[in-house]
Amino acid sequence: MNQILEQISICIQKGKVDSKMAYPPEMKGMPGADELTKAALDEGFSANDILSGALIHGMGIVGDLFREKRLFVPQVLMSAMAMKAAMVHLKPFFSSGELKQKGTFIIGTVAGDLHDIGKNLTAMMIEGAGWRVIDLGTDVKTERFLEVLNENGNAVVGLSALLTTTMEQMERSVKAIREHFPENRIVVGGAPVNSEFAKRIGASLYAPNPQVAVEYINSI
Ligand code: B12
Repeated sequence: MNQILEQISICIQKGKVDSKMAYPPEMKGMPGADELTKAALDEGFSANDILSGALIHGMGIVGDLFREKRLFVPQVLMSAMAMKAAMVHLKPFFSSGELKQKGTFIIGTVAGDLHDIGKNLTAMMIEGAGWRVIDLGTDVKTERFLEVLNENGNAVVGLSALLTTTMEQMERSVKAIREHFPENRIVVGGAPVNSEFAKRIGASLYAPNPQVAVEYINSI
């Protein structure tokens, strides 16, 4: 891999946002994802080289380490910040159409549920894997999922629930989505959810962590 792309990938893996940020201590004072992405564009790397060769590469490693419990939530959140800093420089290439995303992933925490840490991690990992993410936030009513699906025909939908009580709401939302959009894939997650439940309510997949969801949607 080219040196600057490798450096960006390492910044994503380590959560190094920019030179001003003291985290991680061993990279203090060094350029971060922000400066290096800008430098890579100035050197003539295409937005696509940077996205797939550095950002998706780095986030893939973060996802694997998180799944293997060798990285923890705070470290993944730092990686997310580094990725966001890099993405600022790539955003214009998405709007111009030069950079293509793999598809659209609509995500939300179901109605009645305000937990969003796991949902945010999932959204960020999926964005880091090269997907356009529409994050509907928390307490998302079934109608809202349907409305946004209507505007984004082929989208994959992800629902999160952290409460045993809101699992019932997840069931209602999944059944309504199945009824109106039988072809669309639905991925569910959250601590109380499991494969049996996912199967029973008609979801396409239960993902215990974001990486499982990334591998699944990339394989579609
Ligand atoms: C933080 C927290 C809160 C915070 C939420 C802050 C926030 N912005 O999210 C606050 C304080 C607001 C809160 C409130 C409540 N909470 Co709370 N909360 C937690 C806590 C401690 C951590 C949850 C968390 O973020 N985990 C870390 C993330 C990374 O894990 P995760 O969400 O499971 O996500 C991972 C996977 O599940 C997966 N994933 C998650 N979603 C999705 C979606 C998709 C599509 C995919 C692919 C994957 C995926 O990916 C993530 C990364 O691997 C848990 C206890 C625990 N240890 O889990 C209780 C817990 C979930 N809360 C609980 C309760 C009861 C409540 C309250 C009802 C308390 C009260 N009496 O007011 C309220 C409910 C408010 C509401 N209406 O939602 C209970 C639920 C019990 C139950 N079985 O129903 C728990 C289990 C605590 C307990 N042991 O009693 N809570």
